[in-house]
Amino acid sequence: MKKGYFRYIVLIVILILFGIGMYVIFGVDEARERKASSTLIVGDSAVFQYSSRSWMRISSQSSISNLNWQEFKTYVNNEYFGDYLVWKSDKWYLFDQNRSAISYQGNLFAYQAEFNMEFLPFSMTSIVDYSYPKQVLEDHGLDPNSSYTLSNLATFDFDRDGAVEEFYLISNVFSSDYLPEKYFSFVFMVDEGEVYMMYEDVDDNTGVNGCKPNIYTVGDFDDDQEFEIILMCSKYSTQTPVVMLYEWAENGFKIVISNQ
Ligand SMILES: [Ca+2]
Ligand SMILES: [Ca+2]
Repeated sequence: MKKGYFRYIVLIVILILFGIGMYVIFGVDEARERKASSTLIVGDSAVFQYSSRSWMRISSQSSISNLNWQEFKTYVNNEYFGDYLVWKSDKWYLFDQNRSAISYQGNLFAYQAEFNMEFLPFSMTSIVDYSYPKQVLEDHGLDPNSSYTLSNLATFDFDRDGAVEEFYLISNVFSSDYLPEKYFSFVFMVDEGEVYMMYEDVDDNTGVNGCKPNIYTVGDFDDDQEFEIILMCSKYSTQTPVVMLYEWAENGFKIVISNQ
């Protein structure tokens, strides 16, 4: 009788250990991804929210007002700036705990999340070797010797394989001293000699259409251990810039959410 009871206990313990083991092996990643939720403020142009594995754009006045006086982790020009309360009117204003205004200069990025967001620092330089830009222009039937109003190169290890990828940003929009027939804006990644297009826009040029792209922030915004890229495309004059959040899917870039 006593021996049978002991066996019964051992069996239950084994079953419990097996259950814990299975959860550790298969369940943790999934539970963690399901749990991840975040709110991103991308300058004055977009607010994105991530929860239950999907992205949403927050655009109504009332939803944005709900964020007023909430604490966010803030970054200016991709440098950590502080944990501050946010408040939106014509732009986002920052305040400390005593509600004293904190002024900032530059590109604001702010987030709220139950996890610590990982960011990928990068620097932007001028393009020196134009082989890839020329190839892309030619592939699109454009003059490979076009003039540029934007010709920047950012390098960072986007796929975490230990080697940096090159991100080219080229455009001829808003030129002041000449008027090309066609305007173009391209953002593409070069990885091991292969070109992967992220953003492309070619159209007839009126001088005030099109937009000038810029890599705004690179980070893991949904806590899935893979980086995403936020691209901001500035329009002529005071129009709201286009904001797009890209992720890598299979064999190319995909927009997961934008402010349009
Ligand atoms: Ca890499
Ligand atoms: Ca991610």
